[in-house]
Amino acid sequence: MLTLKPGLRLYKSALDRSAQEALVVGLREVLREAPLFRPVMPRTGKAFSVRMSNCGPLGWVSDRSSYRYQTTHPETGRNWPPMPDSILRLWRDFAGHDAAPDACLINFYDAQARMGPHQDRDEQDFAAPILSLSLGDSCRFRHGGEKRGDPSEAIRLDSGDILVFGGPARKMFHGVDRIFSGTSTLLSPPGRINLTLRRAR
Ligand code: MD3
Ligand code: FE
Repeated sequence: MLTLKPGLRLYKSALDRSAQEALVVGLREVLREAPLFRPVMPRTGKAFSVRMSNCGPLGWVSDRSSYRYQTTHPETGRNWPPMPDSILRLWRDFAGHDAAPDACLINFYDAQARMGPHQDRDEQDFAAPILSLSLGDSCRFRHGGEKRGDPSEAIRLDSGDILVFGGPARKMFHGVDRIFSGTSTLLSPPGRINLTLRRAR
């Protein structure tokens, strides 16, 4: 475990290949029930390059009216499927926080997808950390300070890496600069999946 800055812990290669494959099996089932959708930005309606889905009681969505957590998929209208045990286990093993997560956001990046710098502020429980698991192609992940203009640093995240953001790191700006396509054979179609486990309420 590496502490990158106060509240930001990196577990390099936390999951071996077979554990990653087991997670992907569970995710495929989730995505059959709750297909990836392409969110748009509030007001402008500009499409995200990342596609998303969720599992667990609550899911994060973005549309023309707002960013929010809700219990249903925006296109199917059905409840989000439950979090697979393999996902809940990650929280138990790495989050260091007793109360269970109530939301798991699934981000899918193809070779062109990016995520611009932003803060995660739609949760009510800021005492709980956010746990991120990277699967598939590597990426360049950027993290800065609590203000948009603060200096930032970039690190490479590879399949199987876990990041935990808590305490002072919980409100930092962060984003994904680029995907290094062709760096992993885990996913088909190829790309990167990032799971974020959260306590929204
Ligand atoms: C730091 N996802 O879904 S994960 C997001 O790789 C998001 O898909 C990126 O940013 C991805 O909101 C980065 C790392 C991450 C997630 C949530 C955070 C870092 C965070 C919340 C607070 C601080
Ligand atoms: Fe984020």
